[in-house]
Amino acid sequence: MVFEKRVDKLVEALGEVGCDGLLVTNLTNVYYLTGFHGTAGTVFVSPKHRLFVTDARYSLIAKESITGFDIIESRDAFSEIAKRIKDDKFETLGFDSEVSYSLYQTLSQVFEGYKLQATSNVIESLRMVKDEHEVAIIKKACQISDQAFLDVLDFIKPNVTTELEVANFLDFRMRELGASGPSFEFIVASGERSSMPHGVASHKVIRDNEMLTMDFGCYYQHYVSDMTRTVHVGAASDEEKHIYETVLASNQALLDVAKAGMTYRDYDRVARQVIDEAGYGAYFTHGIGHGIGLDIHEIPYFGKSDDKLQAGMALTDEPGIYIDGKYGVRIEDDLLVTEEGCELLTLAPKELLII
Ligand SMILES: [Mn+2]
Repeated sequence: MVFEKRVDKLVEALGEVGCDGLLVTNLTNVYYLTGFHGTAGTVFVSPKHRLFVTDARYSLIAKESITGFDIIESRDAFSEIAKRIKDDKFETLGFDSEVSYSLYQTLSQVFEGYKLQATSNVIESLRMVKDEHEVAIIKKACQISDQAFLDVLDFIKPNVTTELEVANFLDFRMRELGASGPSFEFIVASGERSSMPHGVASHKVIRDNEMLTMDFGCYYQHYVSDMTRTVHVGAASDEEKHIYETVLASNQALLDVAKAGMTYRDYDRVARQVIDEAGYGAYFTHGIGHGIGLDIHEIPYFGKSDDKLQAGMALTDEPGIYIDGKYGVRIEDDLLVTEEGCELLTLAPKELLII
């Protein structure tokens, strides 16, 4: 039912983008529409057809698990689709603008005579607003990350544990708690390395009197969590405390006001303003956040857009300050936008923890 509703919405959306039918080759989008998660699957959707093509390895599971689609077993998905739509008085065929050039050449040959139209974000726009089923799964993914964070605090032994050991612990612990894997390559950055917003875990030993940033998350039932906590090993200096409190105030300022109807521009501005006013604006060098869902980074992104938040969006709120060659702080939460405000999904503590 969940999947059929999504396909109904997609058919409605096709008219808006001027396509008679849409070819779906991105496997994440294929999953979103069908629940199929193998490595070979092509979908075609039009008002008249709902076709799913996969090869012999997957056809049985597809027949058993996918409803609302004609299931076709073939290794030549495009030709099978072309055969079935040839009498449909069909002009414009949409495809994902991110396909490779060689795939585009194949499409041009197989669908000769059609107007091929590159589309972007048609299904992604549907994916932006999560249904109840998705929200429940994302919440669980966040709970798993929260617990792993609490557990890793006991695992870290200053002057002994390396960043990679921390990353491995987080990965393993989240799998123990039900995750199917990490949602991206974790950032575990200590000391000077924490001034690199994307310092992936290295062999460096975590030492006394260092900042330690951990940006991690998991896949749970195909959906991600994405959170960051920065802790301090040993006593923090006054500057370190000040920077930490500034980032925390920025993160909280956004949580206080985020709600449906807020513009993307304001979503960024509210958090950035706190850091600007503290004099660290030049050290907050990335966007305030992004959508999460089936992908770790998905629309919306927040720049100078007047588009508005919608209830059901799952977003990150991740301000940071990075002082080159010294240290950095980032705090990242996941939140669910509601009509009245937002619901915090990552509940791990955020006061400056000294370990
Ligand atoms: Mn993130």
